Amino acid sequence: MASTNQSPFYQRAEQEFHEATTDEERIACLEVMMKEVPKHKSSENMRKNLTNRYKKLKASVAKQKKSGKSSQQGIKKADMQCVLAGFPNTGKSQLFTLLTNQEAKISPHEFTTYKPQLGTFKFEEAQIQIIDQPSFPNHSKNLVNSTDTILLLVESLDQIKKAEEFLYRSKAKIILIFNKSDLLNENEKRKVKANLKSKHKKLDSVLFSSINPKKEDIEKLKKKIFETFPIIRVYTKEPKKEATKEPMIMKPGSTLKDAAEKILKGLSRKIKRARVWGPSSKFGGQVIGIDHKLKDKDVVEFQVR
Ligand SMILES: Nc1nc2c(ncn2[C@@H]2O[C@H](COP(=O)(O)OP(=O)(O)OP(=O)(O)O)[C@@H](O)[C@H]2O)c(=O)[nH]1
Ligand SMILES: [Mg+2]
Repeated sequence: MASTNQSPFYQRAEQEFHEATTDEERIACLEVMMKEVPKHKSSENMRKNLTNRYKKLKASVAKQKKSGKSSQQGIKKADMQCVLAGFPNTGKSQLFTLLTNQEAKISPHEFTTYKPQLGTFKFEEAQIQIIDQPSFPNHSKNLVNSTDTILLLVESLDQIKKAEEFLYRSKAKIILIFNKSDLLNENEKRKVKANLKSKHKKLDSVLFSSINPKKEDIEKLKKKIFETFPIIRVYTKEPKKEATKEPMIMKPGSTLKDAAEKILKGLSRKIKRARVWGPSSKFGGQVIGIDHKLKDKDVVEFQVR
């Protein structure tokens, strides 16, 4: 498929398509490609080709879901990733389902989850990857040691100290989620809160319940998770077009060059002109050079050769 004269967004999606390790990722890439491919007659074959591939993948994913098999093999780490961890039955899979709307095996028996499961949820249009996994001590050491953020679920105070032996090697930020708070009366809740404040004041903690949670409590939790990631959000646009709804996730201090290279390797050399709106601009539409430092919520417009 000739794609050299496609938009940078198309090319990036195509690149990601080839690097993808799951069908879900491939579908997401194809969606972008189908949106970006020109609508004129000359690209009709290309559009058909994309649509066919899309339909086949969709059907194959539906079939895998039905048979209970997951296409998940290796997990490719996303820009923002968090991992659920904790002792058996603390409600990890239930919370996973609540955040992602994806099915997971949930039961009152221990070790129901026997292998990692990948999902995503959105916070203000930004994708956050979340991974459910087996309980301590059957958890994945690799995930715990390599992720950015751990959501440590407990259902009793003594589990906090006991969890340390499984987490001490990890550099991840930890959010302590004291789950099943619906089983506590007001007095017990107060005691738990007081204990968290005095004995675990260094831990970012929250009382939570996955049974009939309020919408705002779910949103608060998502925000808390989002805020653990040291990132900035950059929206990109092409001239005369709207900015992308979904931001690019970049490290703080990233430059225009970094952003262009993230869209597509080599793109920074092809930029003819770039403008920026938002926190890093002196005024809206400021023309910027390749070394311009971007800030959270900037909108960048590229014109490429
Ligand atoms: N009351 C109450 N029950 C909950 C809550 N969250 C989960 N549960 C229940 O606790 C049990 C265990 O939930 P899971 O999500 O399977 O727990 P897990 O941590 O994934 O456990 P394993 O994967 O089996 O190790 C299930 O019966 C859930 O319905 C909660 O907030 N309140
Ligand atoms: Mg589970």
